[in-house]
Amino acid sequence: MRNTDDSDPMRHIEHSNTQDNNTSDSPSDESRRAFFKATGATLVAAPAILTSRKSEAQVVSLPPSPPTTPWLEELPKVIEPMPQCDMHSDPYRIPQGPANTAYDECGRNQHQRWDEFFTNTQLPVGESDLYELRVQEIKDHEFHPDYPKQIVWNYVGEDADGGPYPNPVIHARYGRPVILRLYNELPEDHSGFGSPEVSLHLHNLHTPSESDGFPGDYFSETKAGPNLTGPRKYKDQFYPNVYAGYDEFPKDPVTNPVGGDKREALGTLWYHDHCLDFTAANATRGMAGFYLLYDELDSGDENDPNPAALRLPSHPYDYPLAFQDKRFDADGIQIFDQIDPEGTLGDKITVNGKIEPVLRVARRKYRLRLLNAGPSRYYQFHLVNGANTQQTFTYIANDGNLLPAPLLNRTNVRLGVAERADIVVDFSRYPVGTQLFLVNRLVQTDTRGPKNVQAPGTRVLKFIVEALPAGEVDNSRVPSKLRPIRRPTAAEIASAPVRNWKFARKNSMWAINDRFVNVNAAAAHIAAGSYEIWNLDNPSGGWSHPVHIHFEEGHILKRFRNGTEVPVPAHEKGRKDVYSLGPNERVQIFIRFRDFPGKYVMHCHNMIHEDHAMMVRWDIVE
Ligand SMILES: [Cu+2]
Repeated sequence: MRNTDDSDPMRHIEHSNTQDNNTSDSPSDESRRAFFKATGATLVAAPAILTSRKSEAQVVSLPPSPPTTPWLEELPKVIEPMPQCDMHSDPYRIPQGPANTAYDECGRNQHQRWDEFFTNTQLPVGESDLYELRVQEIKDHEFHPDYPKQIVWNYVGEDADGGPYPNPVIHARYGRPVILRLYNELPEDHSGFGSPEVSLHLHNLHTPSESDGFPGDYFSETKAGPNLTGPRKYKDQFYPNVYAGYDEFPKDPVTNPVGGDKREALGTLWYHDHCLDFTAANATRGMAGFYLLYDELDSGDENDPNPAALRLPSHPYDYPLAFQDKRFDADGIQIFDQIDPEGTLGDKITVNGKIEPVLRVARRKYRLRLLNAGPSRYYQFHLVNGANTQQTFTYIANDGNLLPAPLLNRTNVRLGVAERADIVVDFSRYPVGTQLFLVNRLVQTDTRGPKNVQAPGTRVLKFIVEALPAGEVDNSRVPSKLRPIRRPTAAEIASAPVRNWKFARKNSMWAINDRFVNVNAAAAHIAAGSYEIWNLDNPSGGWSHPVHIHFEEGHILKRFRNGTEVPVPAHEKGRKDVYSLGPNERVQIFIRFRDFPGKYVMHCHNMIHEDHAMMVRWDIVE
């Protein structure tokens, strides 16, 4: 079928009564066919993908996951960053600007601005940080000791001893480019949910389009998405690690050694699979990890003598925590319905892959990086003691962006899928042996969105406070000012073109401006270096959509509920890349489009909505 490019949202403004119905009821048939090939004939319900017409009233109710005994397993006290690997010993596979299709690389576009970063076609030794990940089927993952060991799909790196390091944490630095080489080693004849073609998205680095993990860029050894030119074993992603605004604030060895606008820095990022139509299935099958990015200000060293450094709590007291909602069958095996457009809501919350784990913490300050890694559930986390009394903490960053100033004495954080909150908890306030709990008080019963807040909530993580190791002192701090912010000026806001995007249900699935995803055509063409105002509108009464815009951070200008302007919460007054739309809510944002032309997407980050097919391609053009 034809899905033309006449869905430009600005045309909707100009010709609001022109309703174009030339659209498909079936999203992305191309990849649906890939799905049939991948799963074979065993999935008898497969045709339902293309013809699903569930009514609003029908919600599949599954039996609850089997009960688990809490607090049996401990998370590691220290999460080491992944060591780098050697990509120069194999002369045929040294990273290079063009795709190395002669030696196992899939058909990607040329890395943009490669020559600006490296004068050679091939990567010179020592001028980049190098990481190699292999997507593999792991057969013995244990979510909980009460459940059997089972298959997950992880990004597997190597630890310092050469052993496997699943979903490794990567520490990167502004000014140091990264090459991330991704091998796809998933079995083509797998069983269970997920698609063995992959596209790795690093959320929300200022990443050139060809390395963004565009949903149509999925690959395996034998299959390639419609936006690649060929399949193969691996794909190199190039992360320049420059600040956004590279063209406006050029690199200068003395005054701007990184290049770009340092007010645009991100710190807490994460990578996950973004394969078209299978993001929820693949990410919940285990393809997600952290990428932490540091710079001179947020330097990752609480003892940094540089007076510019913030000296926030640093490794190993800078600790990432990813939360995923998962559902298990009566045998304790994870299940997920990738056909039903309402997917599967998880009733067990994993923390870094474990159900109800314990984290032993030292009596000192910690920076906890909380990530809602989806696929569907919203959280409102509270820190409580054994008597369910709320404890306070400091909120320092939202969506990976340090706030201009910390928010003190907070009692909770709310996270839509893909939102991040960095908080600083001072465990020195508690005697050794104190037990604290992170609880989720947000009630959610289906994948449509959250409901009310209810105490005491579900305990998802237990902290046990221990003595600070002998000889250690806590020199970390939370300064009263964090990262400066460049707010749009009144003149910029007044002159910005306005684009309207409507997130609404259609034919029992989800659409943006009444269209399902089409990775082959952009709904908007935006001039590089320009800025716009986008209205993100959720007119439905019963659905919530955490909307994610790739590549650029934006500023929330206004929020509306039922047509009335409501205050923007304090934690949303920094820069953001996920904009939570509750029922009948509209968010007005200001966003710039800079430095790297190409194809990007906006989508609902409720990954189930995203896969069924609430996503739109937009392009930056020169
Ligand atoms: Cu949604």
